[in-house]
Amino acid sequence: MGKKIALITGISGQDGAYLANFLLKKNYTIIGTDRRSARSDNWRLIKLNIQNKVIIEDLDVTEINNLIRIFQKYKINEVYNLAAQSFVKSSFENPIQTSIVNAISPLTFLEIIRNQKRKIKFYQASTSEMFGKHKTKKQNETTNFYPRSPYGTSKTFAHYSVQNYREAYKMFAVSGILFNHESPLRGEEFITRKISIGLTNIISGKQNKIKLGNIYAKRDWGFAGDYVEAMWKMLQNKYPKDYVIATGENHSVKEFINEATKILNLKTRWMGKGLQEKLINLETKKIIIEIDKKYFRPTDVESLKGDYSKAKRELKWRPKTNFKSLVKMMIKADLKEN
Ligand code: NAP
Ligand code: G4F
Repeated sequence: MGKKIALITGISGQDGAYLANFLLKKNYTIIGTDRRSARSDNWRLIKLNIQNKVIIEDLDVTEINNLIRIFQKYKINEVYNLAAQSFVKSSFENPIQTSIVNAISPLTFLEIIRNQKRKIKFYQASTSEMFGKHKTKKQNETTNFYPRSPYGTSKTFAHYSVQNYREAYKMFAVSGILFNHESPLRGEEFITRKISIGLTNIISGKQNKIKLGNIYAKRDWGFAGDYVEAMWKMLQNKYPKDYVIATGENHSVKEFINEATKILNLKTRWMGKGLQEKLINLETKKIIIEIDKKYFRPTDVESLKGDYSKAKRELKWRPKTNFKSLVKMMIKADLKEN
């Protein structure tokens, strides 16, 4: 049998880059889609030194004809649908565009694959955001969904579409319900990277302070490099099934900041409450973190903690990187850039 061909949508994103790197080591041919392939700064692929090892196709996942064409051009075995408007805050400002990309495009993929003569496996990037305002200590595959943003509702639509196509047409289509996963390749708009870049910039004098929103939100943060392995394992599984992928631990944004300042040996103290809460650098006496209303969301997800026992049992998957190692990895990488 020849090399397997994997199509990765959103290869220019954090997960797309790590997944491409992982699949190359498994000897796959990688077709990556990028809606702006002319750009020369596909920085994540460059960082992983794989920019010349993947085939890039210019493709916006909302362009149906282009999607059809890609299946005519390549004999694709596995599709990893990672392309999305993935920033929750921005989904409140652009709910319709978010839903077209995150909900309608996965449905379009399912329709196209259903009409192919060859069997093609499909992975959908589902999210813990679908659990939203849950009432559980830990969330697993049986926890009810209660999305709290247009991002969450769009991903829930896609999740149920995958389930429906699997049952109705016996397709090998699965969703990975991934909890937050971060890395030095994380976008700068997400909280962990905003903190790691912000603090290292403050140390090198490039930035004075960081402005944040809800620092009491809790997330189950893992390392993206560990999570892409789970995506692949789901498509190698005997039966198509959905899995929760998480670490089983959670921490608040404030705890992430405290861990980061500890690694950086910054002597700091929190003062004030609510919108007046601030983090002071005790050596310079300057405010380095303050709260700004602008960064709060109309509705937020207060706490997420995943139960990944089904993935552990059936896929033999487990996270390899803990919270402290993740914060250290991100801080060290940003210190190196500064
Ligand atoms: P990311 O870094 O934001 O990457 C998203 C990718 O989607 C980017 O390459 C982006 O391209 C592309 N994209 C957006 N709109 C597109 C369109 N209309 N056509 C084609 N490509 C488009 O996100 P990520 O962290 O890697 O996450 C990957 C997937 O997992 C996403 O679906 C996300 O919703 C989901 N997810 C992520 C997490 C997490 O914690 N990271 C957790 C659960 C689920 P541009 O560079 O052109 O914008
Ligand atoms: O880093 P965040 O923007 O990630 P969020 O909203 O949890 O979404 C990420 O994880 C999801 C999985 O659960 C993915 F599906 C999604 O695509 C994305 O990757 O925010 C984390 C928390 C939120 O509660 C937010 O309100 O941090 C809080 N926060 C407080 N201040 C902030 C800020 N978030 C950002 N981005 N920027 C702030 O200034």
